[in-house]
Amino acid sequence: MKTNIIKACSDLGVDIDGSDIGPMVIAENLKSDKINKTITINKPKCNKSNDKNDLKKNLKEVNIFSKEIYNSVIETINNNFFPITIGGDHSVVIGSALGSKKINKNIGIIWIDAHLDYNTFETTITGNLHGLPLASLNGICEDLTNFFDGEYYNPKNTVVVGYRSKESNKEQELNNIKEMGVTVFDNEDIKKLGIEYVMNKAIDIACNNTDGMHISYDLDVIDASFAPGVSVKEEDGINLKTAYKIVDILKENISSIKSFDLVEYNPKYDINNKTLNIALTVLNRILENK
Ligand SMILES: [Mn+2]
Repeated sequence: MKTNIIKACSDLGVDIDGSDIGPMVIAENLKSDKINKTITINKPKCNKSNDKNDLKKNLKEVNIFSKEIYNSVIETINNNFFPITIGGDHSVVIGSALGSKKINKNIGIIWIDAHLDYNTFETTITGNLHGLPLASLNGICEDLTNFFDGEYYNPKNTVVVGYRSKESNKEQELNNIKEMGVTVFDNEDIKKLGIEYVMNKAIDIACNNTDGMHISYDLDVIDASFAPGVSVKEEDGINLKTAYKIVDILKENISSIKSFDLVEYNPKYDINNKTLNIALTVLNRILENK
């Protein structure tokens, strides 16, 4: 199946600049005859909020942007192409994952990330909206999804892999996610159970009584010593072998994957293109096998 690459050029979900340039740099270096076309969606022009007390930073612009990504993913699927969305900060996935859900209807989601991204407007302490997307996809941050008229992802088919954040409000976020009934495999689970067990279990849960899944791969799941080019670094992440093993297990289940994102590449912090090369390897393995 041929792929449409959607460049989601926005960093409006985080008060650290630079991830809006990520998709341009990745797409310039991504060469494959499996690409049908590349679509560029730029963030709306605005003065990015850096007000500490603003707990809905750039909400209006994030919504405008999400809707554009959403429409682009819907059009891609309707034309029988596979959508790969390249971020951008993780808020860009609100549009991509809901676009896929709108058309594919009965699908689950795997969120591969050092962070839960499960804050709500009640629990966020920064107002950085890239901390809310997974909660939005389960339908509990409606201000972020007012363009969406479909059914949200069922928490029973929602799985996080690789969580290890030490953010100061992590207890509230963990409460939110547990209350909703989402499955979380944290970094300790990966160490204890092995990545093969964890990923296969995650796929079982996402695909249980569904027609497939959306995959969202945040590069910060990888330890920053291997992938320094991200906006929010977390220590003690997975190594490269594990990062690629995840992709290989996804490859084995490629027919179940209905849409894919790779997010949070921030070229400003990359060293010797280390993170860029990982991003290209991940995308090539998915593209070539789809
Ligand atoms: Mn993250």
